[in-house]
Amino acid sequence: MKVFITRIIPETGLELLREAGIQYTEHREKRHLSPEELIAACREHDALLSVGGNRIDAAFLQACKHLKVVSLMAVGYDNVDVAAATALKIPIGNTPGVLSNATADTAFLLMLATARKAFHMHKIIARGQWGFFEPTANLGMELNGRTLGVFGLGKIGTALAKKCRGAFDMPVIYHNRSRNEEAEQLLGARYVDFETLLRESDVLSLHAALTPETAGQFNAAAFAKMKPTSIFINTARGAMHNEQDLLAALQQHIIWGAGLDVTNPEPMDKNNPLLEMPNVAVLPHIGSATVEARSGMAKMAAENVIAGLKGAPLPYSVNKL
Ligand code: 8YV
Repeated sequence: MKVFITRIIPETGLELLREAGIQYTEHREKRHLSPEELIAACREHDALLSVGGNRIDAAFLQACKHLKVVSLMAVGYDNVDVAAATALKIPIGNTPGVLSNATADTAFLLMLATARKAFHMHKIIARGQWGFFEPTANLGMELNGRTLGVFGLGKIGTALAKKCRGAFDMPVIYHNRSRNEEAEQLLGARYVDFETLLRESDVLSLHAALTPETAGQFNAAAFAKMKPTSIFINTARGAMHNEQDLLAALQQHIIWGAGLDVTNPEPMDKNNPLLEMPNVAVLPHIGSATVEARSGMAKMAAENVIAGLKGAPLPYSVNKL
């Protein structure tokens, strides 16, 4: 049995595959595979371990219906046509939970970096532009007691809310498709409708899945309802905010700042004006980029491959077959 792996992954995953007697091919070049290349590679293998946003769409699945499992080394599966996979009886696995803390840390980092214009200040020093100490310059804002609004209070949103309550005593409001009563009890979080979330959040952080409903949901109309002192944080998926509208909202002081770990497209163009704004912090999709999270993800992804190749139910499964 052979699995094709679309990137170099941590040893924790490879070790498990070797122990299970599964052969693997890693795509080691630092470039995306074209859809045709991915299909050609999968035709030579029995399973796919997919890292990054390869489109696992109906055409791919149809061309590769021999695959015994598609195991994502990611929690998000917006790149997969799950209905098509289910119809073809192809199990899809993902890696939830193990990256929640790391991703929440990234949101927390962006929140604080944005509030204190930290990335911009770093650039000023590196360019030799820091002249002397000015009591009225470089002023940011304090987060103590400000309201955290979470769009999608699941595992990652809850981890962020805990950090914000502990560090800055921030009250938490949230908007979800369904209520999260456990988090309400744990954090005193208050469920609000979408409009109220926009209106009352001082820091608004996205932790929902990218779906047809959430794509572009954070647009000019949404930013217009937010506070002029508010900070927008996205560590979920870049396609959930409209980048032109976000830029305009920042330029026109409709909102105060933004911290982005995800952009649309990735990588963000180096000439993007957002990169030159003092109240903006941008990172290259490093939400889950810790040793702990990535080794955990590789392990879970390998466990899904091993189960799928045996024809057993996946331990971390996206679709019910
Ligand atoms: C992954 C992510 O590293 O898990 C997710 O959904 O966005 C990241 O943690 C990335 O998608 C690569 O697969």
